[in-house]
Amino acid sequence: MRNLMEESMRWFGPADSVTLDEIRQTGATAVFTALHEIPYGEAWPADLIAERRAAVAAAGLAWRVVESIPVSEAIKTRTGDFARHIENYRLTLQRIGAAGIEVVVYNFMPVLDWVRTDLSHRLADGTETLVYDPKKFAAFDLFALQRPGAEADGTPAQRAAAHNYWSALGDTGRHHFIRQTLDLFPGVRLNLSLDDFRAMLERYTQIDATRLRQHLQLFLEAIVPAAEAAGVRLAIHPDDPPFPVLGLPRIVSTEAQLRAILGLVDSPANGLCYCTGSLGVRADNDLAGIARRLGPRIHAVHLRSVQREPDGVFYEANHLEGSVDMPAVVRALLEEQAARRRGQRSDWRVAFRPDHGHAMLDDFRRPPPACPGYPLIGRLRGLAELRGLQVGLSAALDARGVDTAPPKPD
Ligand code: DNO
Repeated sequence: MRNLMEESMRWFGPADSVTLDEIRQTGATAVFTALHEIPYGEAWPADLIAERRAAVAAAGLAWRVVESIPVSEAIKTRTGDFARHIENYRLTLQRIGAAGIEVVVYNFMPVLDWVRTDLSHRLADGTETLVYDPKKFAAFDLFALQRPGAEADGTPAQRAAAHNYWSALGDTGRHHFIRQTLDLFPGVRLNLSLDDFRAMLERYTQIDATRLRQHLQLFLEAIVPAAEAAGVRLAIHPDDPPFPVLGLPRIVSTEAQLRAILGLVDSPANGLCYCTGSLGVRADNDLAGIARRLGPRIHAVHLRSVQREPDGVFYEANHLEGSVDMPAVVRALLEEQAARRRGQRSDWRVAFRPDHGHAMLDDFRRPPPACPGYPLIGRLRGLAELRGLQVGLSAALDARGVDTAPPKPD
């Protein structure tokens, strides 16, 4: 089979309760990882990058994609130390490239990285999944943060539901819910208080979507040349969830917005992390179409499904179930891969990882994962299902001679 995408797993570094040796046993051949211990805004030392790369290689795996180099709030808001942070970002890209790593994932979500309201929601089959429930998040906004303007978001019915939820929680439940929401940053413990969080929101009072996009443009104009010189491709991760929250602007949620970002700096180094779980929350995102139309600029892939429920609720479904048409997505990616292999490098492969997984089986007996959504066995199931899907589809495409179609420009 010539046309298989490269199977990867996310690894949160030596502090991860999932080890590289365990990842190797899942059948993955590569990891997406990062130096989570380096504070946001600081440059990654070359020796630590080399050390991490060697540790991954010693386990028989490749470090193909950096996920992520976080973009500091200073850069997103263009305040404080932003110029130094951008210089550090350029330096880190140079060092990543010199270490032979080709892709860097980042996001441009103000304040938050991603949001869920339930981290261990039990499904009928006994597994546990992550859920986003707008009424619960509204409760955080209205009653924990007490954000000015929160009352203007949502409908009266949603506010009433938020109130009911909050009243029923009780003190311990509220404390737990607030902590969980403030701690949802992948691979780090920022130990934010509600006041820290309010101060972070405060920095965005003058920043709307247009201004945020300008900040992204200025950032890209500064770093894309460094990425090009280093042989690194940048991959912006979509907003999760893909709509504004807490009155903050969100600019990476739809196909039109993705296109706008690609147009900010027209270089193959300015690309996308195509995350079907994030984009799939919106029914108006045509996932397979996005992969086909923006394919040449997709540099990293997260495969995950979500089940969209009434009232804006969604939960993370099994990888081949839920609202995402995974066969259509994987087929589009395999076709894109075949086209790129004809167009440029014959060994080029899409780097994908199963994004998240349900907690199941021995996951309940293992130490908790480094980040909610990243248990070992659940992700192994996701990877194994996606492997079956891509092997089947790839065999069918090979049989139909997809590899002999004319090349697509990059
Ligand atoms: C969550 C992840 C995100 C992602 C970052 C990329 O599970 O998909 O946290 O890694 O947003 O910068």
